[in-house]
Amino acid sequence: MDDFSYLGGSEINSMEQLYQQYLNNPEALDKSWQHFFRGFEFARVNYSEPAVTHVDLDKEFKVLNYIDAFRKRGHLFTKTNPVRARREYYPTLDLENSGLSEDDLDIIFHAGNEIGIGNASLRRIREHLMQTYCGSVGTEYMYVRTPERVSWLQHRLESVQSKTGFSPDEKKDIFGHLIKAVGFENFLHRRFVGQKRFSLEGTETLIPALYYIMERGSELGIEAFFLGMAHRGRLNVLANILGKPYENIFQEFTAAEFESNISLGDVKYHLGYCSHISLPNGREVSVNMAPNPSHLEAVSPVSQGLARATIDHQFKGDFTKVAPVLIHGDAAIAGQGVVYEVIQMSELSGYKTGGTIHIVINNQVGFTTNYLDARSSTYCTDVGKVIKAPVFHVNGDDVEALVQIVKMAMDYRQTFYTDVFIDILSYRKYGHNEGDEPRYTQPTLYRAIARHPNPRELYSQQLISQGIVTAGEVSRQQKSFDGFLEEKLEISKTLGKVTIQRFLSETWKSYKHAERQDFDKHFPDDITVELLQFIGDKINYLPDDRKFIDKTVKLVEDRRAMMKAGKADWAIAELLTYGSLLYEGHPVRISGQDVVRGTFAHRHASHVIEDTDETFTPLKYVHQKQAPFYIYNSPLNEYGVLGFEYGYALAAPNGLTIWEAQFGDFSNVAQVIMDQYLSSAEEKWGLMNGLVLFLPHGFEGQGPEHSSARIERFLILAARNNMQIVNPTTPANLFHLLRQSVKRNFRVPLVIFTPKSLLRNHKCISTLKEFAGDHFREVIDDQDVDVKEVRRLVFCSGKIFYDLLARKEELKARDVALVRIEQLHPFPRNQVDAIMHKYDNALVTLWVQEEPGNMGPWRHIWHEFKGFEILPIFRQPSGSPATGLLKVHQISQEEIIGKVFKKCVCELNRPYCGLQCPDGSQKQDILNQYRYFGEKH
Ligand SMILES: Cc1ncc(C[n+]2csc(CCOP(=O)(O)OP(=O)(O)O)c2C)c(N)n1
Ligand SMILES: [Mg+2]
Repeated sequence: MDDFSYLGGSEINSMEQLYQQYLNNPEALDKSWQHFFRGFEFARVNYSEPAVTHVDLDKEFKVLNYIDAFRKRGHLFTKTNPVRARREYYPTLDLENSGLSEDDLDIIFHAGNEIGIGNASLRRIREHLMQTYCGSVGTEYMYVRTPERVSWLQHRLESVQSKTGFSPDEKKDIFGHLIKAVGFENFLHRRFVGQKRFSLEGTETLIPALYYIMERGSELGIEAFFLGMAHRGRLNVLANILGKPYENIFQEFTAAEFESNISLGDVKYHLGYCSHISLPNGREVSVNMAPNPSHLEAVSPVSQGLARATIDHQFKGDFTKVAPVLIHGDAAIAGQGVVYEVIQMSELSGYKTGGTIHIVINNQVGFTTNYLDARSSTYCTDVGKVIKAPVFHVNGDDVEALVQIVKMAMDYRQTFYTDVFIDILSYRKYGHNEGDEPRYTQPTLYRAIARHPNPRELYSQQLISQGIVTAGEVSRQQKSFDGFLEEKLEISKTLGKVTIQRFLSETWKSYKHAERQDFDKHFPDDITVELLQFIGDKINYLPDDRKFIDKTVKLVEDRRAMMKAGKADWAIAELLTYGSLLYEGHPVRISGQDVVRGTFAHRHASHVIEDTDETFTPLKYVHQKQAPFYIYNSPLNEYGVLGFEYGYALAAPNGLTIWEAQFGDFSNVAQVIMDQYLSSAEEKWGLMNGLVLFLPHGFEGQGPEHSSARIERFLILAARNNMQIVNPTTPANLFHLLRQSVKRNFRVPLVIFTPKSLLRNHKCISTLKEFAGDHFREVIDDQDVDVKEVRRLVFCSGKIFYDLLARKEELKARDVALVRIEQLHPFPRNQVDAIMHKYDNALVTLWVQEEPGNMGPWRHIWHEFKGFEILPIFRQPSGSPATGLLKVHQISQEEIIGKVFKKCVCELNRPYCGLQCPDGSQKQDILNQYRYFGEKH
């Protein structure tokens, strides 16, 4: 017997008693039971037919359990796979598994009310459940934790009204989209034989699905869509959804050259596109397909960032106007970790985009890998359950079911502003690409596929049998579309070089691509000390009516005192940069792990009010008319967040967008974004991007993974004007660098190696005069020298300068010039040349770095010094960037510093005579190291 004691005491142990309890005192019962019995009563009183003749509440509950089983597990028993049988799952939905039997089929149950069909026979209930949960659509949603969402879905799925089909005209419209989707692929197949296009064949219903997402979305207020997708079916989507001219796509199959300043270009199925589409419902939507690399799913976070920036800036934070649509492959969505990252970010205030429509082209194979080898989860979409998103698995052959579901998904998104998944179960007509033989690896599946009619044929048969179209009409429509494509093909032959449409051209219309000389122009910063003090007052302010911890109060007081003394450290420089840009109308967004306080507790962009979790962010109160300031601690990932910020910066070039790594060492987790977007997007797709990376870097004995941001890796990616790579050493230089990057008329990714210990180094301080009226310095020369007396010219970059400076001051070595190369790329050659000539009495020129010889800037720097002899000093080349033993670190650091200032063995009058030493030991030492480096590599 069931145990009901938890409901109302030990005396309740049957359904009848529970019902009595309800009649006596309904409020004493749990809400769901109240709800059930209310329905039961309502049905008993209001429906005379069919009458419930039994009072077998136990059985009623069994029927309810039966209904529940369908809701929870119905998706496992659907007819969603168009080409093969599904796996078997247990327990089944047989009546017996709910304690019912065939004998109960004709009994009328109140439980029918639960699914909106009133009192009904078990037979009718079963039929309704089978149709709702086990037909062409399998829905997973019972794990959704918000009851309101569950009832919404239940109502939409189960109610009889929602099952009314499409009108003949609607069906003809749907068919029209299939004519285009199938016709386009067939045409490419015939006209460009054997060429790679990653055909959509097998999942052509994607095209009507996307169309109706747009149409329904537009009716619900969406004005902009951001699409991210991979290779499969992309040409079809570009042509038939975004309206990219067919002739341009055909031209890309044959043309050999790109126009404009795109130097390398990319394959056609990676290109992005933007369009404004006028829909038959009279609305207009902008649809933007982000360019994507081969790296599957890398585009997902980028699309999210694009959408969020558009929401923030174009729609003033209104999520209802913009929707991202991500189209995944079944293998990629299951396998690529960045999908998890993006989904984990989807509900966070810094990254939310109001719900993404995820669509999976589930052709049950990834290249040659069967789905059984591609995942452990039941469904490829199971990652969606992380955020309890509903998932609809739809048979890709059933276009009407799919269209209905996408409309429902769009309604859900526009009601609850959260993600939703549509998994289109389909197949892949050919191999991975059109030249590939799928029968090597999937012979039985491909036997079935070979016999399988395409969705256009299936739907035309259906419409013909319903008398909605005739066979003649179908054939005429197909021929007409073919003829149209033939005309476009002819046009394509006259077009010349391929042009790449500028992505988000309206947003980028006032920016130009960078040329080398642009980096030599200094942005004349006319900011005044008065304005800096005004901004300083704002950023160093704590409201009197709030209480902050003592350390916060002291921090702000110290900052005030420093500014009053006309100085600024690194943290103040940052805040002044943001404050001044906001004041001048440039939005600022910073995200990364623990960025609000700052990993090294230097930034404190917000202050937490004591005894509450509220925060006060002074940068939001610089001026009434200021631009918005956003700062978000990110979730603990790099790939997803960096991709997101790249997309954000792409849609907001007027702002300053910064991603900060916790330590630069961790940035390599996001290597795909650096390789595939940051460094190469301009050459591949003509994309500019002003994203700034803050990468804490410096050898301070903190171990192999808390020392190096891998300067060498960024320099290896640097070519021509694709990135600006900077290792600034003064607060003022950081200020100018960041402000310049926003003020100029071009954008390139800006990689900045940022300090750790220097944040608290009393030498690493600038005067406010260096902020006002100055400009960014690519090279900082040594002012504390007698130029003609300089015997050693020492070039370095970054934090080691301060170690060298300390020794130089200790030794009062005015014959050693310490020159900082702040900008590593583009290399400031003219300035460096001038310095080489300036110190013409120098006997030796050194490059000094704290990184091992195979890392840091050296290998990239040395050929910039062509024509000059320059000897390097570095840590011994090694596989691991740094030691974990503080003592070992200190010894090797001392060795480097010691070599630079090594006292001459000759003991001449000049203690630092460099190569004047008769036995040449100084030079020999350095040369030995140099040779070692040369031999090893
Ligand atoms: C990150 C990454 N790893 C590997 C590949 C190579 N690759 C290209 S397509 C593909 C299979 C993709 O399968 P699926 O996601 O199901 O998409 P489909 O091609 O079946 O539409 C693989 C492994 C890649 N492009 N990106
Ligand atoms: Mg696949």
